[in-house]
Amino acid sequence: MISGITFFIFVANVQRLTQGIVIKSTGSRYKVLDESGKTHECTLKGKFRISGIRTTNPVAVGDHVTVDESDGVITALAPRRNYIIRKASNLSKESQIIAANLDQAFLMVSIKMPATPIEFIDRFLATAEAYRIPASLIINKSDLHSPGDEALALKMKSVYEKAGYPTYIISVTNDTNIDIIEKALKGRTTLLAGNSGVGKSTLLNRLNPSLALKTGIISEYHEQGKHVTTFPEMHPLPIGGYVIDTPGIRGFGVIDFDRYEIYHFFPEIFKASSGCRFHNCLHMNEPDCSVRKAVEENEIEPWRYKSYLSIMLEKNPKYR
Ligand SMILES: Nc1nc2c(ncn2[C@@H]2O[C@H](COP(=O)(O)OP(=O)(O)OP(=O)(O)O)[C@@H](O)[C@H]2O)c(=O)[nH]1
Ligand SMILES: [Mg+2]
Ligand SMILES: [Zn+2]
Repeated sequence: MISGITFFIFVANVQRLTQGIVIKSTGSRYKVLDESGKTHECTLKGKFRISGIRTTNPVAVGDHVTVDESDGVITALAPRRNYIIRKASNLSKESQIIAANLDQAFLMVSIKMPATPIEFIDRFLATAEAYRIPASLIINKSDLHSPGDEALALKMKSVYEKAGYPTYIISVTNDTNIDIIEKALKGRTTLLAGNSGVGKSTLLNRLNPSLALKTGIISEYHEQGKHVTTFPEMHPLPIGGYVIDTPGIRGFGVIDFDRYEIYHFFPEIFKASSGCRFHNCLHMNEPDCSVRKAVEENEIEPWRYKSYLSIMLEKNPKYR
């Protein structure tokens, strides 16, 4: 009898470790998908610190972790390949890690219902450059395009592909080019971003019907002025790979750019800058600026230059 009790206690203390990936994080609780496809509701014990930044969530979606199955505690965090963060608030020194270990970022936009502002696109792409995460663009709702909209979509495709961003014109409703998107997502971990209503959840449901994500409602995260703490979720794809749905993507654009490096995050502007007379040229009013020359000669799309200026002036009001 006594030996029976001893045996029981021994078993209870045995760690059953398994490796997995964090697919959801809601502050103190984590959902971990293990290699066998089983999910675990987990908690954290002890300290997980990353040197250099203070974070509100030490473990994030996309993190590779070790879980003790016996009590659901995350016991180890694998080194991250990369991660994206946002400040918890403007005044805060603390940051929230949005996601880790990303292969690529896809920005979904639409020209109609709703119209995505061009500057929003350029800010997103510049931020992805800053994080060195390869970015692509999806222009959804092509079924709604007038001939003029379609011309704009094609123009955007040409401008962004020239700058190095693969661009797909699709319609989830009409099933146009979904197979190409599927191929681009296959086997990779992709951050999917985009303003509210462009069709992100609709696309994810099309790629994985078992997700049954809510669509068609403007999520509360997008209400102006609301500071909801949002936590992204990672969805496995049947064809292999993961897509991270990021509701609170407004925070994605708040990375602190240094004014002399902003143009590094516009690949075509960076390329042209090698011909500028001054090595510290900001491509504003300096003489012999090859970036401005390229804009005048239409080698650089004027709206891209305008977006660059806009970020530049926002970060440096004294130049206004
Ligand atoms: N015409 C048209 N409508 C679409 C298409 N894709 C999605 N929609 C519609 O657009 C609306 C918004 O779609 P959602 O998938 O909820 O948009 P979302 O990007 O997830 O929006 P949030 O969750 O608020 O960020 C829904 O009514 C969809 O049916 C498309 O290709 N064409
Ligand atoms: Mg959605
Ligand atoms: Zn210049």
